[in-house]
Amino acid sequence: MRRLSMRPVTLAAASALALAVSTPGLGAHAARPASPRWLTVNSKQHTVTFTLIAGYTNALGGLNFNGDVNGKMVLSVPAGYRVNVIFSNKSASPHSAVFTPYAQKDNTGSYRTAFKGSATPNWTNGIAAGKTEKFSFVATTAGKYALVCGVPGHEAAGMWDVLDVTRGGMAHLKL
Ligand SMILES: [Cu+2]
Repeated sequence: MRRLSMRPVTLAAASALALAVSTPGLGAHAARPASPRWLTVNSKQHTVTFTLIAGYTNALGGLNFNGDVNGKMVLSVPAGYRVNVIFSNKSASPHSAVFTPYAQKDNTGSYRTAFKGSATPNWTNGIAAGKTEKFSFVATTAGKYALVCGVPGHEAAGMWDVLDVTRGGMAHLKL
């Protein structure tokens, strides 16, 4: 990209670029804008910091977390880790973030948190565009959990991903 901008962009170069962008098989990751560092891990302190952005891309009309929907993004942390979440909303409509037991991920309107403090406050209303909210919890019990948007209708549309609390192992994020 930088090399292209050093000289006038010819029509051929421009169309080659357009072709590269639209080539099937490159996948959503190739089209993703330069990513923030989504996850930082401090294995000594048993702490992770998770950057979570609602409406990061246009996937599902903005109903996504970090560009991922329908359980595609999986955050794995060993049981006992503290998860510090920096949640922000990049889309025009309000969004929230709730970590809830996986079996209850469709309980829109009556969500409960999987762990003490594992959600943004007032998750039914969510936060407005451009806002950031931080929350923090300890993933005390191994198991599978869902990360959902608590604004009614959003999870049903696909705005959910996965938290996997493991017995041991390393904290990591799969996008
Ligand atoms: Cu939402």
